[in-house]
Amino acid sequence: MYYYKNILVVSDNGFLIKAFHDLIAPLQGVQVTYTCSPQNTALLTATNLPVPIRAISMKADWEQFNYDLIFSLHCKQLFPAGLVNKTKCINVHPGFNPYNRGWFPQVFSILNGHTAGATIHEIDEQLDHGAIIAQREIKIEAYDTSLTAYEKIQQCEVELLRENLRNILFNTYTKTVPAQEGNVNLKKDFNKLTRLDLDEKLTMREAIDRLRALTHGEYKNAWFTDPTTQERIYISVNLEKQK
Ligand code: 0FX
Repeated sequence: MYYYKNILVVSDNGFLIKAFHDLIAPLQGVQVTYTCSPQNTALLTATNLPVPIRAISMKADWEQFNYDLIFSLHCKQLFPAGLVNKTKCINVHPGFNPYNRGWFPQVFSILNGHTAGATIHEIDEQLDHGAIIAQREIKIEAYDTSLTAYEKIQQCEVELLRENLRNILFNTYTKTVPAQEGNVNLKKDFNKLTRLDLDEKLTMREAIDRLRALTHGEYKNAWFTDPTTQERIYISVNLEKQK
């Protein structure tokens, strides 16, 4: 019988909710409740999810929780210290801890060359910081953008869950405390990157890296100001390897 049986999933990512459900649904004797942030109307009204999702406010609701294990699968909310000190909380994180902890890790890995990948770790009071249960590196190629790197990372997150879920539920996993603190990026660091100064001098490598790090599908990230009209002009790049 599993050690943890009453599980809360908090997620703002439909892809990971589906993947997690596919992995855990066949396991007998485990009760899972799926939740997302109250402002996530896209998930709360989604019709293509295999499980019902309800809104949860970690800050307001945590003292009433009666779960024995909590998974964060890309959750927009911070876990209160009181909760992480009381209940086992595990984070599936789209970065290779302790490098580029925090906001959009692959964006920063493209820029600073730190390892990119996925990590499953225990949550402690600091951001993306607790003991590591499993992690896997992805290689960022010269033709990757934030989006293509992120897609590889999400695949890794699912692989890691597949390989480690039973050990987590049986509480038989081993964990490692990272040897260093690494580095943390916040939303404001990402926002700062998005404003391009037309007079900034960069090597071509730096310029391409900056633009591909800010290219992520439909997101309007990098921008500069049109010197004539003062309008904001958004820019992304297309990279293609020779076939
Ligand atoms: O699931 P997720 O990767 O993000 C979620 C939470 O929204 C976020 O607050 C939390 N830090 C993270 C661990 O989990 O989805 P997302 O759509 O917010 O971001 C996915 C990628 O999309 C991100 O790595 C970079 C890109 N992106 C996202 C936004 C919102 C952009 O390039 N620009 C953006 O404005």
